[in-house]
Amino acid sequence: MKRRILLSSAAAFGIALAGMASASDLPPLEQKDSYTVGFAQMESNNPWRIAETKSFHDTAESCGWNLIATDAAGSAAKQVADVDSMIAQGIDVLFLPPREEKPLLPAVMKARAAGIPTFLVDRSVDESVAKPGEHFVSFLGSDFIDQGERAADWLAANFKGEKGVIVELEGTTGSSPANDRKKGFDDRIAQDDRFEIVASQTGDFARDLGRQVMETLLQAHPDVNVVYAHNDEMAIGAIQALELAGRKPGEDILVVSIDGTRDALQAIIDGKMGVTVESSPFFGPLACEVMKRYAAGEEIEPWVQVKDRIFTADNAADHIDEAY
Ligand code: GYE
Repeated sequence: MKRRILLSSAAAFGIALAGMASASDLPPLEQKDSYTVGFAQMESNNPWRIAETKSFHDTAESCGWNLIATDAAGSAAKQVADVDSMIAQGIDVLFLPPREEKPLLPAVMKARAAGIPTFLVDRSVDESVAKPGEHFVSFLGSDFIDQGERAADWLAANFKGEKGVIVELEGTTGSSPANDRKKGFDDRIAQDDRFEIVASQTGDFARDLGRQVMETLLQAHPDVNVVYAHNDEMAIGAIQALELAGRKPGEDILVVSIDGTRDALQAIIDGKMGVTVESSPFFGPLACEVMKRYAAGEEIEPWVQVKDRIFTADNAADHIDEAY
């Protein structure tokens, strides 16, 4: 009796009791043959994003999705507006790769308020505010801290010189992979006194900006002999800048990166890049599987973790045909 009073008064005042979040707090999803599904992509300016969007389109028919896909062209504000318009169109489910951790919080909260189960794919939001199992169902994606650590570990094991002078090219400011790939790498590198990170600047996960930032940083730090890029597009941009400046990537400067794009695997085969830690864009089949489990009433783990491989000169040639 006492318990019932406590629960009902908590409900009346909208108080969330600690430890009460469960699948039943989330909007339900009916089991049916076809679903109207929203996929609100953030931008399409690189092969990774294009491969991810294609993976959703490729999965649509077999998963019974009537897919509404949008492209926010690199604007968090447009991505929020795209989600608004999907809610207005009556989607059953939302798959959202939030461009940045905080600006996309309103999109998650609005979908929650509209009773639409939301799955975050490939990036997350600020989870101290929007929580899996409560405001969204789950985050489907990689462990970005681990990716940064593995890039650092490869560097520590393969660096031949005495003093490693590192330039870091960061991803989109305020995005979960940029935050975590920086943390994982920087923390590991801080434990090895051969290395110093002399500059760390954003290249917005974009090839052209990566090239421009590298050009500038190379002038300020001509003694750089390691580049750590948070994604392959920026690494390729950096390689272009280095070559233009007469440097020899792979010989006098080590390039380490994350993703596993076709161009990166080719750069590894050509000896210009040392390593890329995988971050797969092929989320369509996983999104389908998790959505079906959710519709069947299963409780979904707060983080559906994707396991990543690592590509080096040892195996890049074996994987280039499946790359994007
Ligand atoms: O590494 C990058 C892309 O969010 C995991 O975003 C993704 C990252 C990926 O633009 O290339």
